Amino acid sequence: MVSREQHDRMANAIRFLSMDAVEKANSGHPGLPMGAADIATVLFTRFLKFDAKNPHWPDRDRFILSAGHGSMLLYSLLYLTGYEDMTIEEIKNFRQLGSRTAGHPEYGHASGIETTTGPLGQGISNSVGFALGERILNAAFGNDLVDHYTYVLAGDGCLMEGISQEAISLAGHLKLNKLIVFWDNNNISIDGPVTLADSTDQVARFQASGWNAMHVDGHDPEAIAYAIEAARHSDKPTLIAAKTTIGFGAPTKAGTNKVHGSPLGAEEIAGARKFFNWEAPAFEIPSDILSAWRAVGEAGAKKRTEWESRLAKTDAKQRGEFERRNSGKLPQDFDAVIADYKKKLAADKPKVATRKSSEMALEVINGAVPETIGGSADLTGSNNTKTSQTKAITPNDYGQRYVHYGVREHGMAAAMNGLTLHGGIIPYGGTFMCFTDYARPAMRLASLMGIRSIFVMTHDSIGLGEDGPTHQPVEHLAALRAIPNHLVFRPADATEAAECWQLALESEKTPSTLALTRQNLPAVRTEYVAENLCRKGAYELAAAEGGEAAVTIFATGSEIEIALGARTLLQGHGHPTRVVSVPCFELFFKQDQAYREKIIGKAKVKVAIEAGIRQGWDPIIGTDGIFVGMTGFGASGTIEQLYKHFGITAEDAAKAAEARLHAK
Ligand SMILES: Cc1ncc(C[n+]2csc(CCOP(=O)(O)OP(=O)(O)O)c2C)c(N)n1
Repeated sequence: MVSREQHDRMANAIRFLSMDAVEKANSGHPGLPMGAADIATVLFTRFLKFDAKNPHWPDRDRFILSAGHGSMLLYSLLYLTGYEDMTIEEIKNFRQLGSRTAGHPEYGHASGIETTTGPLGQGISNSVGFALGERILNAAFGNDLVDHYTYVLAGDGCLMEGISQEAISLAGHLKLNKLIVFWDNNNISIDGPVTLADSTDQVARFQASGWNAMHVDGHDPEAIAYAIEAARHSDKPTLIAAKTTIGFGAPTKAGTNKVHGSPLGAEEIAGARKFFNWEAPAFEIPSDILSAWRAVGEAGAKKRTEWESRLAKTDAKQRGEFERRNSGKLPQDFDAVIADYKKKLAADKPKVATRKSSEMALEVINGAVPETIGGSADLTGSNNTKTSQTKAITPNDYGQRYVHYGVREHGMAAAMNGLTLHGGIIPYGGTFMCFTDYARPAMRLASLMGIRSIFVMTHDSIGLGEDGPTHQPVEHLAALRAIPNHLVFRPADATEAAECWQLALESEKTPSTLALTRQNLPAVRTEYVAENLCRKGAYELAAAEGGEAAVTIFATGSEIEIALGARTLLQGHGHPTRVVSVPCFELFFKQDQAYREKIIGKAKVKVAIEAGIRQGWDPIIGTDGIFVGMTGFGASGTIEQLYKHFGITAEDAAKAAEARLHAK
């Protein structure tokens, strides 16, 4: 048992590391760590299952600091409990370039940082994926191997963000009772008291969303412990609304927005030292307190070794599968499965929409890769994300493989990131391409974190037809291509769809978006080629006939058919024309110069056809290249009308190319 005095001194170690680090950096947020130190101390000293020396132990409890601006809370805890890569030097280098202690916690910078937080609302929404991932793997591997909690610390800001409602209603619906969220209920955000902008009864809100929710005094260790104990026995996820004072201990600034996001200043810190009777200089932790914290960091080693012996005793096949899934490696026969499937496609030459091609590929993939977890934001029948292997996950059956995310695109993308980060799972989830706007902040974080979440975006152009311009993506391909470390695939037929899926699954450190059509498309890859031609991002699909190419037409997805039509017309008029398929810009731009030059070629006239905006195409076609696509929003009409109306046809493309040929 930790005495009250010991608890206070351990919590104060967090407070002083935080205020001193923020002071030294002359930037950062001391208020949250000072206010939430008691919560964190109770959680880490009495409940959290972890082993600081083995931070990746798969069955550890997860702690997610959703209020990422309070990053010094997490960094202090990692240092105090003895995570090897979180040294006192890192704490002293808080917010400095190249340090592990970035302004907001960044996944991959230091072990113990489970996810990147900072954009408010993301962490709590990731946590739904973490908690769901735990249940899914528990169903697959049993209590002996998978049995842990997901704890979250969220602030007022996280709860004000709309995404939080998507997350909590999904968690409540799925009865993720091992998800425990602390709300740092300090009534302060940046502008001042939260009451300036919000008067939600959060406990009632969570209860209405299917949660167990309770109020506690966030500075009373026994009350906090009691609440956690109760939460761990709940059959619902739990909100612990912990009343705290932001900047607790700062003599004049505590309880105000002055302590939220700026250094306290020497005088205020001196006052806090007096208040807490803390004599140690900055960055020095009294040895008895440091030892007590280090003992906390080691305490989980026993549980970890017990877990390891259970793993060692597990049936070899099951153990191998558990280890493989956690390593992120695909099953050994995966390439062979895809090769066989491509052979079948070359024989069948299906004329289907690429959303259907994607479903067909998934049917094969889900049969071979048991760790895929599908889903859709209420567009299952349109996104074609469900296959014979994937039945709905429900509160009574986590052993299935499909998440009905509901109409919650943003929550879906964030939960998918949580599933990925948990480990052992490859999530994919769908909505309409246009609604990537609703999911984008989480998609961007997947890219920033470098994780394998796979977004299945159907209805990828005006080709969706009658639903009209509200649903027709125009700028979305360009907008997604603008995100660093994000693979945007736009396959042209079933073979390309299979290849793009293979690449997305292989990309362990890059998320992918597959842009897929509603409308049927002909097979354009009619011969089996062992090589994944999409791997280099662009390749010559049809060569010029009758001499050097005068025209090269580049296209993606549904516009490949149009490009091939234009090529036929141009060839008919005596202009040798080649067609290049560009299923993935990002992969193409990664190729060496020789390959890029070879694919771009030296044709006098370069044309790109894509039913979206031009942005992003100039490096391929040049600023003087011809772009056949959209310049504004779409319209409501049939697909045939729309492509004609917007001038995206083989005739239009051939005419423009010919005019340019004659002009030269
Ligand atoms: C999506 C998003 N919007 C805005 C911000 C900027 N921001 C950082 S902290 C904060 C206020 C958060 O208040 P609260 O959660 O109560 O934190 P506390 O003041 O208790 O530290 C804001 C608006 C952000 N980080 N993320």
